Amino acid sequence: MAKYYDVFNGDADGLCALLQLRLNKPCDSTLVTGVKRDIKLLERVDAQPDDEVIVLDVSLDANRQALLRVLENGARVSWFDHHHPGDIPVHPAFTPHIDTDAQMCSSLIVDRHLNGKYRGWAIVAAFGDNLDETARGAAAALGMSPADTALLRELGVCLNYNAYGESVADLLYQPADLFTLLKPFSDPYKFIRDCDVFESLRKRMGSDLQNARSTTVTPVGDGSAYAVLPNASWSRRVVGAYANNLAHQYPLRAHAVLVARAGGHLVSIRAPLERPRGASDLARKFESGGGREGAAGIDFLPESETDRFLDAMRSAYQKTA
Ligand SMILES: [Mn+2]
Repeated sequence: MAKYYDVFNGDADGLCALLQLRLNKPCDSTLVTGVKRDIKLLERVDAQPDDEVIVLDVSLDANRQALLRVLENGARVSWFDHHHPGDIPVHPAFTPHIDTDAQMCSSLIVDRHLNGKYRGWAIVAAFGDNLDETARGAAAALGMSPADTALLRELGVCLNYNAYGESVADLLYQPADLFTLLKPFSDPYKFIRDCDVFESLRKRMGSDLQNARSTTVTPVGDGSAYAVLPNASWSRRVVGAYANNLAHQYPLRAHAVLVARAGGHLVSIRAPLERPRGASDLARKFESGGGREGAAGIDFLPESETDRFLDAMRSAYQKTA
């Protein structure tokens, strides 16, 4: 019998992209996911002829070999994503839905595919991916009140926060478990009301953010700034939420939040919200870097490369020559 594999990024965007697809077409699938930085997910799938694989919110470029192998095995693959894909393979069993526009996220691509059927969840995801303007526009078009919109924003930010960590041990909820908790809810407001996940995430994120705010933010040139968080679980959990917070607080400035780890740092990069460009180019100057125009990261920046990184960030976002 054909098997179904749902391969998805463990963040808000990955979760909400899959949720929309599975609300539309329920099925018992094998869930393949992990922490946000765990993006080489497709290599864990051993698909056979006629199996169906859906891949959500991870870059094709990072999974190219595995994709070619799965197609070679005779499985069908559809892919919804907004990360830099590199060359997109052409194959009769492969259906890519890839859009790298800085205002898009994977859940919005799925929303377009489903003609807005579960738009509430697409809005949650857009907020989670820090695409506030797009999310607010979509919420206003549905006639949502500012208070309801703010609630969806908080849910998106909390779901996104949950995905950050070195391993699932750092997380409050394993993404596969979180998906199972989300699965019965076509309405995000009902999820907020009837499930205690939102409240627990909100509490934990609040205390992690309080820790992050006690660190120093140092300007780099006139267009960017960075902060360094210590080597701790809370740092790894809050790095993305904190980088987004800085981006909202100083929308004209680019930010990098570094988290100490043995021999170097993990780096989360946000382009200025007012001009969300160049984060992915900056990250990809370094070996383990990747991402998208507005938000990107470097898994491991060796200590010896810190200065080169800060120089590259300075020149990428310097306003005056
Ligand atoms: Mn995304």
